Formats: sequence, C-alpha cells, structure tokens
Amino acid sequence: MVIEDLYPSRTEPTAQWIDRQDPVVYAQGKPTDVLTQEQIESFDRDGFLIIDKVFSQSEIDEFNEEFERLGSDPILSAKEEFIKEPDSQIVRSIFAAHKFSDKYEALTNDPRIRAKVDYLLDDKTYIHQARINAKPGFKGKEFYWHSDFETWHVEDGMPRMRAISCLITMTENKSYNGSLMLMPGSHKKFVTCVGQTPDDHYKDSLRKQEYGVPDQESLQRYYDENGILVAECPPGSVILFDCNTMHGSNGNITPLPRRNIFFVFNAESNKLEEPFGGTKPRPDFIAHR
Ligand code: 6CS
Ligand code: FE
Repeated sequence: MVIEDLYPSRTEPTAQWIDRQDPVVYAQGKPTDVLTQEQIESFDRDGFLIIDKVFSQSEIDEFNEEFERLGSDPILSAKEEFIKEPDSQIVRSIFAAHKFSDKYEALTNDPRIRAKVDYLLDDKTYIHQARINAKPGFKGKEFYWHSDFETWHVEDGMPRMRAISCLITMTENKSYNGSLMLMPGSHKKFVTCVGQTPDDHYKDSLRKQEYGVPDQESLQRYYDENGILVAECPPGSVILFDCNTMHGSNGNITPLPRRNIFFVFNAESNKLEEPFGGTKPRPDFIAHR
C-alpha cells in the first residue's frame, strides 16, 4: 500500500513552506483535569509548554544517579546507544535509556507526563524515541536548528504530525548553559529541507546534524515573526513540545551541565511506515517500531 506523502522533504533544490495538515491539540474542546485551559491554548499557539518543578529534587537526584551509573559503565558505554560528542569520547546522548534502566522505564509511564501527552494527542501513545541528552559542562556541543518531525518523517517513516516530545530537566536549564531554544508558532508550517540523505546518516547526525536542517532564510522568517524562547527552568521541570516545533540549542562552555531526559510519544494511530525519504529504516534504538 502506498501512503501519501503530505510532507515531502529533501526532494527539491530549494526550501518550500507547506501548511500544517494536522491538528496540534487533537483533544480540542474535550474536558480534562490534567492540563488547564490556558496551558492547552499556549501549547496550541506556541507549539510548546513549560511546566516548572513537576518532579521533586529527590526524584531528580535518582535520575541523575542512574545517568552516572550508565555513563560510567565501560561495557554499556561502548554500545551504539551511547552517542559521543563530535570531537571527543564524552557521552552526548544515551538512546533507549529506558531499556537499560527500570527507573527510566517507569518514568515513561508516569501520569504526570503521560496523561498530558495522551490528552493532547487524543490517542494511546508509545515511546518513539527515548534518550538522555547530557550537554556536559565545558565540552557540550550544540544541536543545530531542526524540526524533529522532518527527520522522523523522512528517515523513520512517521506519517503525520501526531507526536510530542517531553523533556524532563535534570539540572538547571539557564540561558547560558545550552538550554533548549524554541521558535514559537513554527509548528504551524513545515519547512522542507534541501539535500539528499546519505547512507547511515544517523551515525553522523546524532553527533552533529548537517542534513535535515532548514535554510537560513526560513529561520530568519520565523525569527522575524515570533522570535526565540529560551526554555529556562529549574531541575524537575517538564517541557512539552510538538514534533514540528523548530528548536535547537547552543554549546555549553559553562561549568554547569545541562542534562535532560527526552521522551518522544507517538500516537498509536501514527505508527511508522517505510521512511518517506526512501532510505533504509534507522535502527530500533533511534526509532522504535
Ligand atoms: O535524529 C533524531 O531523531 C533527532 N536527532 C537529531 C540530532 N535531529 C533530529 C531529531 O531531533
Ligand atoms: Fe530535536
């Protein structure tokens, strides 16, 4: 069966702006007590929502201990799930972290996040991708601007925009230590990217992404329209953002690490097909099938 590609990307020599074909808040109008009306409206309008201190400091301490345990295990850190920084052997991301840790596994089902996501997507959800982004002090490198959906559509075969990323902050996220930056309202358009996806692109892109990144003119246009929001928040906060919200983060040359747990929930009705870009599917630890 051929599935229609509503969001073709990396196919044209110049960037195109396509209107979003999908809702943002799928449960629009349905009553709920897991989010306030104001929170729902701001997620719909901006494409993200920041909720301070959802988790206690002692819970966050445990998640950090778990990270230290995984990251310092020489056998584990040699695995392909452990992505290193582009210019060193320092751990940048641990993918499928919930497969290595019962604590992270349990966290994926915590109603403080799960119920919110399931409401917004109005469906049962499953983990599409789970990782911890370490952004260590002094050495953590940037993540260039991108829409996650662009990559998940082209390289993983995610058909529609019906997925939400959930960050749980494990350290202070300050303006200066490489915090997430978001472009409000960018989730309402799809900016196509230019360039052909190389084979086994993930081996480079997870360290430093160079394909599936938008052109500068489009980024300028977003910036001129709504500027940039730096998601500053204390440890234990939750940042929910739509799969198509344009985001990125700077490097971290401060002594203060910026470490976040990152879960992506996809609607069960939106499960992965063959990659729309025609490449072979990425490994399961990046895109669970
Ligand atoms: O490849 C992924 O799935 C994610 N990682 C990067 C660096 N960019 C796209 C997406 O967020
Ligand atoms: Fe991303």
